[in-house]
Amino acid sequence: MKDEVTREDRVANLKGMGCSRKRVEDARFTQGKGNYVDDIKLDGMLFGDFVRSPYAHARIKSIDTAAALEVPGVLAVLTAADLEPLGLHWMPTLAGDKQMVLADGKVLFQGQEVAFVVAEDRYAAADGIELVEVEYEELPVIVDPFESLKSDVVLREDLVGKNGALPDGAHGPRKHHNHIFTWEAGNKAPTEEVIANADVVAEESMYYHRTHPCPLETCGCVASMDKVNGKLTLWGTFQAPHAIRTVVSLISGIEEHNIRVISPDIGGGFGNKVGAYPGYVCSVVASIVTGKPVKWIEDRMDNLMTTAFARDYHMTGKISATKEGKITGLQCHVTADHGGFDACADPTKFPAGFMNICTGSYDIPTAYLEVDGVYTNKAPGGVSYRCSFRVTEAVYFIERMVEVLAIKLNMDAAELRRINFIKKEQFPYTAALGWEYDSGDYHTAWDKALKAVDYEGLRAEQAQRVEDFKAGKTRKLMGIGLSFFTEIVGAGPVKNCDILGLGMFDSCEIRIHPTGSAIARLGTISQGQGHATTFAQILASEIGLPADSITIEEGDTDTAPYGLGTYGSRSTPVAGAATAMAGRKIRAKAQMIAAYLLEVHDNDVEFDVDRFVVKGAPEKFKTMKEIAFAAYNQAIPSLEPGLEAVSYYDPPNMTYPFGAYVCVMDIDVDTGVPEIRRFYALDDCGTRINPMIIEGQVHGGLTEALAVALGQEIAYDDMGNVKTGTLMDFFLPTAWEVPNYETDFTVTPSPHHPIGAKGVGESPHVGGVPCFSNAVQDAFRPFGNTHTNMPHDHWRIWRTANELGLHD
Ligand code: MCN
Ligand code: CUM
Repeated sequence: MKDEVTREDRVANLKGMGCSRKRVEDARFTQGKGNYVDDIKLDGMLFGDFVRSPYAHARIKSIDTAAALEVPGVLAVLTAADLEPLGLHWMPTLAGDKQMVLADGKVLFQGQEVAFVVAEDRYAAADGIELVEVEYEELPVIVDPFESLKSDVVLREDLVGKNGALPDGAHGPRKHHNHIFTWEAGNKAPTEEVIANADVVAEESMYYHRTHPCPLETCGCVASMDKVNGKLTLWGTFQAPHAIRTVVSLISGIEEHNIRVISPDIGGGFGNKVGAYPGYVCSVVASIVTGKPVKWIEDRMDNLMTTAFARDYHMTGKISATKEGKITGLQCHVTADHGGFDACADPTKFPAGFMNICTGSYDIPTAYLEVDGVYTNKAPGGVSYRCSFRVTEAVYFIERMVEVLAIKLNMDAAELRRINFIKKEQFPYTAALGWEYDSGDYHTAWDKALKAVDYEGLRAEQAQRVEDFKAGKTRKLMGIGLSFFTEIVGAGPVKNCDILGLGMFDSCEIRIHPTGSAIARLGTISQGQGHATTFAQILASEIGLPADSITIEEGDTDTAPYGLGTYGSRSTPVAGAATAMAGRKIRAKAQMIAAYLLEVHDNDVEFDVDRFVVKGAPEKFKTMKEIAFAAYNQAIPSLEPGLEAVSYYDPPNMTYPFGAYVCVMDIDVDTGVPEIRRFYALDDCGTRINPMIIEGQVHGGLTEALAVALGQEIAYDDMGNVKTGTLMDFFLPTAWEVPNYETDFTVTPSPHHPIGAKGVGESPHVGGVPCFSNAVQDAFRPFGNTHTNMPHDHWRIWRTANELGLHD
């Protein structure tokens, strides 16, 4: 007798939501069959590369390209003078500023693009670069934003009026010629009053240093102008291909239907690949000029020194509380170093991203935030690296402030958090700085985390360790790092989030084929997150076809519906919602087809896993596979043939994932070497689509958090030289440094998302950095430490021990 197929079998067969489905993209990645931009090779393709400035601030007296043009294989050298007649020597940035494509009269940071050499291959281009003679006149260099605001040196002469007047910037009046914007949230006077009259006030200044996402694959593109047909094709490492198409159209004047942007496989983005870079513009121009395809691929130094950096926030805070530890007010001032151009990739209305989530997971009645953006002689960028638009900075700030307050109150930091968490019944919760948190259950998550690590036991062990240290029995201290974070991801409601005027909705288009398989196309683009695996799982559950029978396609603007791309952990909250909604449209039509085939009324059939069943008669059903075929094969009265749907989804709110992390660390005070004994990470991202992928995201984000907290930095000397422009100096953790992570979860579905899912891609980084940092700081707390700045590399840890007198 044949084994009967149970309902459970049918569910399992779909590999839908909740299943740890293996990543379908890995077959090609692990067998060298990925197709990255540098794998694209076209007939007659040329290679372009930049002459870059060795100086951080200099006037350009002259550029002589004659010798370079003599190099065999060099075909052209573009300078600002060549781009100017086309109006392409400057380009708009996503932050409402403009940026030089090629140095126009001066350079503002080391590595800035000065000329673009186009040659038959990479080697000829490199030879040509050596022979372009640029005469520079050095100007005073400013690498400190505080000095910048006091300096007479005008960094951006282009922004100062003829009579020395200071026109407004994109975000209002500017206070000084090197000042970009002031952005405020909350209420200043009431917050100051609360803090002035509080029982207890803790104050701290901290620097969240400049770092870089450093994806394995650097940025690059191939531009191919087909002059006969008037079509431009642009392949590139774009996290937002449609937005790039629109930008290219607006600045080049080529009509948008004649531009095809393709993001092939991307080897990690982490926000580094959101913005538009001079390399894209120069490649397009070079292709138009030469009539041949032109490739531009950064090397590692180009990438680290010039493309979107991360952080560089100087934050000063005050936090007030009652004697019992109830937080009453929070004030934060940020001096934000944006480098030579404001090229942050934030939604237009948020020049400091979502920094106004800096009240964190706590019920803080009064708060005030002020951010000043400042120009310096450093590379532009600022929003990248699993940052959720500055939530990394916000969470680091509040999670340090809470620790500093705990010291001031002489309280346990876990307990201080617990008594201040927003309570489950307070959601939806409107925070003092404006956001409406959709859902959360912080106490449950916190209790679960503390129990899992035996928090009390750890504290007892730590106390014993301090005694042993004082008694000379050990030279190792023990730190317990805590962090609790609330993320805000899924930009965003079109009403308050746009990029260059494009509302931040996203999209999914589905075609069901006659034999019951399907293709779905989305406006997002995976860079390693596994979208081909997980979006098919959402659809499998929604439309009852196996995930293995559904192809997910992203990144080709000729085929994918318009979307705003992948960053800010927005793919699940926005495109994931569009996918579910498009799936439901398919299901609604399938229901009508099923009812017709089963000869009952539409309302008399119901969906069950992979089929429509006649209510009360489970033996009468049509599977989705049968329905798919019928859509193409039967003439159904008043129904169009075919089975397709599209959804453009404008989310009503962001989603607010959260998590509770604990790190246990030993620190050798004589070498400054930290050893991570344990790392526990509980994440709540609402409904979980693929637990294995979530775990992978958490591992990756935590590893990048470890990197940033414990050593990774883009450091400059006083001359504006980048001191960490290679992987010799820029810390990139390997398996050697990475501990074993214990992952855990709770599930608090988003009430407004069709499947209750929240984003997760950036959470582990947002929560991880303060957790690692707090572990270091906590080890030194018994010896009088309140705060030391990251990165906590061995030398800095050693120095802290030294300053606290632990080497005497
Ligand atoms: N997921 C899930 N269940 C949830 C939420 C997410 O199974 N409740 C899955 C998603 O289906 C998706 C992955 O987790 O496969 C990440 O989803 P999401 O949180 O929506 O984030 P995005 O897909 O929008 O990815 C962007 C995010 C960002 S902004 C950075 S930065 C970062 C990150 O992803 N860059 C990455 N993780 C990365 N991982 C890799 N490998 N490479 C990058 O460049
Ligand atoms: Cu801010 S890094 Mo991610 O948004 O690509």
